[in-house]
Amino acid sequence: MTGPTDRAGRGVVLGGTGGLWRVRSEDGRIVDASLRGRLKREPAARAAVADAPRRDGGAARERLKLAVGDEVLFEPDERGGAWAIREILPRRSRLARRAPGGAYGERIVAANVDQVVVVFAVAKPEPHTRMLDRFLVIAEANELAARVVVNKIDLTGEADAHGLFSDYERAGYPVHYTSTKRGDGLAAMRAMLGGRVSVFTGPSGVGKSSLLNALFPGSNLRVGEISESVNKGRHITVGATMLPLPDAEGGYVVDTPGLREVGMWSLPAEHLDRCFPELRPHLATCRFADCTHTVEPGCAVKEAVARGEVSTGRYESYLKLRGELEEADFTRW
Ligand SMILES: Nc1nc2c(ncn2[C@@H]2O[C@H](COP(=O)(O)OP(=O)(O)OP(=O)(O)O)[C@@H](O)[C@H]2O)c(=O)[nH]1
Ligand SMILES: [Mg+2]
Ligand SMILES: [Zn+2]
Repeated sequence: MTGPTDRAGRGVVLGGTGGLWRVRSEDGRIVDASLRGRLKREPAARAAVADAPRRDGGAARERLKLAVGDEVLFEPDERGGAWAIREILPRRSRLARRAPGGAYGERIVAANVDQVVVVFAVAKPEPHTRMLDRFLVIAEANELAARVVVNKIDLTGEADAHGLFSDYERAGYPVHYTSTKRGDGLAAMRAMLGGRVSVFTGPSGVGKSSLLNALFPGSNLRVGEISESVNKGRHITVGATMLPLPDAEGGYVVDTPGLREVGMWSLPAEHLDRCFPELRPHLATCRFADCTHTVEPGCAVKEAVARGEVSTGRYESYLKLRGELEEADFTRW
């Protein structure tokens, strides 16, 4: 091929915000590219069409933007020596959550994701498992496989950590117990990351960036002191960053800034029960097909909770989230 297109390429968006995006081309080059104006006005329209059916009447679609993990076609920008993204290829999956701070619409955390790795610390900061449930529901609502990583086990010992997070093992989630200080659990984590695109998410200060630095020396992600990141309300990691894994198998990990609150995704309330894997086997046995598992007689979910097969804490999360979803007015999104 000759002419101006011979340096054009296909690549993956590793990071960036609004203006310039870092794109890794198929041949391993990393280029800084801007979005063509056309794509800015009509952001990721093709990708939006490929997404699952939505209830928001398309209002949020206009706010869809290029995200880390997107596959793009880029070419030299005739206006200068730089590069321009000319096309965003359809997404095969994505992790989306509600825009923060009470804003309407959704935020695409990353595109073309294989699994969500929800990181919590066993202490410092204190783990709020009801918040963990929200992270997991968001992964399930996006139809993504999820895992739990319980970090900082050097602070409590492994037995206490197992006790605090046993509900998640019972629910069927793979749970990893790690310490970046001592190296516990890192080999198993490295094995489950290989060849896949994984998004690390969780509260601020739990050690997401520290884990990635420990797993992949040379990542050089900024790590903060918890006193700064939590008490002063400042996050250490700003914006999502995607790292290509050094191993031969390939794969990527996405480091994201910690979240203080987790806004529910625009999920219909009647779909929430499916987002709790341990509830799924019981759903077909409720007396009423549209059982909300709150007040109905003959509810197989409530019976499973009463028998101790489903954890009370997880069921309480279900009830709390169900209430929130019923109150939310998604038509305004
Ligand atoms: N004791 C202990 N401390 C850890 C461990 N892993 C990380 N830390 C500490 O926890 C603090 C926060 O680590 P970060 O990696 O910045 O946390 P983060 O989750 O990336 O935080 P945000 O970027 O704000 O979301 C740092 O002081 C780390 O040194 C661990 O396994 N044990
Ligand atoms: Mg971080
Ligand atoms: Zn029921």
